[in-house]
Amino acid sequence: MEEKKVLEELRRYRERDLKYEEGRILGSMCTKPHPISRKVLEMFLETNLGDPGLFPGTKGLEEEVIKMIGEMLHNRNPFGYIISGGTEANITALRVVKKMARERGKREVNILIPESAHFSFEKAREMMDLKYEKIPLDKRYTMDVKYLRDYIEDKGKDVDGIVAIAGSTELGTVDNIPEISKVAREYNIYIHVDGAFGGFVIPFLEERYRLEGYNYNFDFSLDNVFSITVDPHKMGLAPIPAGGILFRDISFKRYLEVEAPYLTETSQATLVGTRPGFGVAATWAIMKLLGPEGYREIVSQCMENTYYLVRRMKEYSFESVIDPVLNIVAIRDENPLDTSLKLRKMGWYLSTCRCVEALRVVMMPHITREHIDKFIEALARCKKR
Ligand code: EBR
Repeated sequence: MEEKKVLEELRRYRERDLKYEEGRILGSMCTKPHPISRKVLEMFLETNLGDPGLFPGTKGLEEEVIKMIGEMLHNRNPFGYIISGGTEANITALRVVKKMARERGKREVNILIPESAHFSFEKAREMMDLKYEKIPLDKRYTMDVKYLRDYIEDKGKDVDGIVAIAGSTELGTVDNIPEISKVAREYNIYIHVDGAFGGFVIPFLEERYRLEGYNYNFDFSLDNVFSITVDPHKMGLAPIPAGGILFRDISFKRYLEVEAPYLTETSQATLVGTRPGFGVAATWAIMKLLGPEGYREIVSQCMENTYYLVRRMKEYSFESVIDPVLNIVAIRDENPLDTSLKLRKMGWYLSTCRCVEALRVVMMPHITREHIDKFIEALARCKKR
């Protein structure tokens, strides 16, 4: 095919995709990447962090990004990688938990995990043959810490790790990690925090939470939080793929390393071998351009839109399952699957919850008030209100 024809064909396929700026993508945790990403992609297109000795510049950027995210999470000496996404990050953390348990002579690896955990943990469980105890949620839809404590008091020695969530996929709830940390310290248990979504939101809402009297701390300042998933390609505005896994310090590296012949380095710690550098470079560029102030502004805007949606819902007697903690709204609905399918036919793409009968809307930066107004009218029409 001639290049012109190839590009024409590609354009035709691409036209079938939805566009974030049209405001119809309401269920995604990704958004239109920051515009600088295009330039970065061109510059870093061929870089491969699977062999960092060939790309020491790009590797240097990755180290700086990990340091910058570490600072956001109150850790000056983190160790980690910018990888394919939250799934790989969570799997990577549990690889460490498993190896540590094996070194203690454990055959079965027991992990406590809230009902609200993302399905990536199910993949990790299958792959690594982990044993999970699902911890129920309390009335705020966060991990029931009393249940957790009772369980550990009963079976403390058997527990190898706890997974806690900072920004649940369905409702955007944040587990009571300060309390979980106390229990974990007492029994010397590893905590992995999944902040894939919340990691680029919660640090920029500190002021608001302080005023409202909440303690949503989830980071390395808490004892026994040894790893955190934080995805730049969600609220960090980075292009896909840019997930993040951070460990408390370099001492965790050895649990991940496998011997690697043929490379410029003698070992490899990431799950994926050949991996792109442009997501890393773009994350570096966006973090430098926006700075904490830039992110604070974006997050505030998303939260304002979240509250605006809840206000507009009330006008039509739609109810929010919880007072939103992050920029996610769950709209009570007696038949969410059916409603979401009807809405899809009307051109609105949102998802449903599993833990409660509700529709789920994520107020990502590409959503404006005009989009919200149009959506709420469509929802009202759909539900005949
Ligand atoms: C939602 C990802 C999503 C993105 C959904 C776009 C729909 C879209 N979540 O259109 C948590 C708390 C998550 C999560 C993904 C993952 C996995 C881990 N933890 O591998 O980057 O909400 O998809 O992240 P991933």
